Amino acid sequence: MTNELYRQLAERLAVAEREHRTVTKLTAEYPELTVEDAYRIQDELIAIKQRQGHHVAALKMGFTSRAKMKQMNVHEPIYGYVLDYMLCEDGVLSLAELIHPKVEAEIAFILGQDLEGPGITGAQALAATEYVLPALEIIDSRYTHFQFALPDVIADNTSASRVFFGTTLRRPEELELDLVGVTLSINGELRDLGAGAEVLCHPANSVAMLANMLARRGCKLSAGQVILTGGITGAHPVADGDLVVARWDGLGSISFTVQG
Ligand code: OOG
Ligand code: MG
Repeated sequence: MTNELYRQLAERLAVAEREHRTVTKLTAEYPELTVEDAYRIQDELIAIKQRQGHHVAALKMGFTSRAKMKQMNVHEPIYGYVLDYMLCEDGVLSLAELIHPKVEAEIAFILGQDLEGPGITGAQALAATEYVLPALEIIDSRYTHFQFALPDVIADNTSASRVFFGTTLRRPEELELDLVGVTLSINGELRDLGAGAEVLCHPANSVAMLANMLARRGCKLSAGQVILTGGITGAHPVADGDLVVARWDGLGSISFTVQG
């Protein structure tokens, strides 16, 4: 694969997002696409967004829980980027710019110190963390029928689309994050639930894994960075008029309404 092809495939995915329509998964056309190729395409996709004036607001891990791996039939954690335009603040999810969004409940970390792999442990990641807070991620694959193989979803910036952060920030030592429970309801009906331990036994392990994955590409995590550790629950489709409410033990709640 050439740099030019990486750029072309990134452009294809950027256009799909911008025009909110799906494209055929890349592995249908390029069955030999590797995970390494996929991160190169993801890099190009982020560069396109940066050239448009956007900046990275957070990093995200994906497929860190059994719930997510089982649901999407992908069994290896991946990472991607949350851009500034993806942040939702007013309790409303607008469907106008989205394709087939799904919501999942997560725990996010804010680092107080740099974290540079390799060899970072969950305990080290936790010690480098200043705050934890709840997050609802909206994922919206740019692929037809939300179906993809591992390289496809990496290239598509891990389906990143929108994020609602909660307003309750806690010091990590105030909570047993593996035991923090979360419920996810849509229109008053319980859709899913789980505990922090779903994410690699403890969500701090997801931060450590991210630091170690970045180290392979010569990058590190920096103080102040926000990291989504991956869906605790499965991802659930949302539709016009839905009221989505998630509640975390000790971390408050997040709710939003969905508008067409
Ligand atoms: C990929 C995104 C995975 C998570 O938290 O596991 C993810 C997808 O499921 O389409 O964000
Ligand atoms: Mg997620």
